[in-house]
Amino acid sequence: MGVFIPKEYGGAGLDVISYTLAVEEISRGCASHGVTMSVNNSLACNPLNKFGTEEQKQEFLKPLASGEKLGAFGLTEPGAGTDVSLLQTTAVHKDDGYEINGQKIFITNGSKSDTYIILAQTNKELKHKGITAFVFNSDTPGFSPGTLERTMGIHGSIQSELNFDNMYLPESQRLGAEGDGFKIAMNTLDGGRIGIAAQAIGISQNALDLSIDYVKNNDLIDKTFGRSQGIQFILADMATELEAARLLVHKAAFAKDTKPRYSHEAAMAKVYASEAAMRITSKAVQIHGLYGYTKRYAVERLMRDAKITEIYEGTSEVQRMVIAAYLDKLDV
Ligand code: COS
Repeated sequence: MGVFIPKEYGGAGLDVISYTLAVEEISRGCASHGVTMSVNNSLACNPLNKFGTEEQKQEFLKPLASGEKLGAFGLTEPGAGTDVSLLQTTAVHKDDGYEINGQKIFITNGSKSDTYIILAQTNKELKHKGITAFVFNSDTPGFSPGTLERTMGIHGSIQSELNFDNMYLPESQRLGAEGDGFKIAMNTLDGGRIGIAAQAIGISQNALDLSIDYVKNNDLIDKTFGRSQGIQFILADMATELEAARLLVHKAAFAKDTKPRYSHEAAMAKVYASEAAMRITSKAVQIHGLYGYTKRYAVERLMRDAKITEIYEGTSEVQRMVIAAYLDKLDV
């Protein structure tokens, strides 16, 4: 649960490529478990490790990275998803801390987490420069998890509301400086996007494995299409796209291990791997014919699970914005 977090803070002390291998392999078995551990690693442990004080690391990071506790990251609100500067949750100075009011929605691990990192406005006029990050535990008075969403896929993963009603946090639970929240969130999401891209390749690998197995072991298909180029070419394209996606994910992971800023590598990995996962899982359903459209075979679940990878932690459109902004800075 803390693959790249140093051992002194309860993690495994490995690199980010190891992390992507773990997320891929777990997602190959179950995409819901994949995102549960990806969010804990990327969105809860990573910002605490990078921006937390020593006291925050001891109190909040250690139990998350060792798997003793589960973490979540609260950014999205009813009126703010892509444009983070529109956040409505407020954190107002009170005594030696902050009083927090507002609501978050669609939070992965939401109602079942022990520890949360959230973003709130400390100065609305400053827009993205007025956003601040906080960390707290679920037993904090004024906090309550809200309604669980019923989703198209990843049914084993929790997506829920978080509600804050005069929730008081001392200054020691502010993560980073006041006004640094936007940059902390963006940096955190850069890492998170690599995890989601790894989840997408895990789902794709499962779809390819199941398709090969179906073609090889289905008497009806063997007699009619099994050895035909029609099926072979589809499988070859699935395998090639999967390999390209995996290489982009490993490149982004290496960039995170070696560079302070790796936004465009993470965005390229996420947009390509998630869109490839949709194409690959759709082809897997097609190869299974009508059986693929039924609940008898897992491929229909993989297609539903793949869809979310194009949406959460920044939609495909957001990834293209990040990539285009990078190209704009280049002399091309
Ligand atoms: N790491 C560190 N700093 C970053 C950063 C990153 N990845 N991205 C932007 N910044 C900094 C910029 O350098 C800039 O700093 P200065 O104000 O000091 O110049 C500041 O943040 C604002 O950057 P920018 O103008 O690029 O921000 P935009 O408001 O144009 O945002 C997008 C760009 C849309 C790409 C960004 O808001 C985004 O990723 N939104 C999607 C959020 C998301 O993924 N939501 C999903 C829900 S969370 S599960």
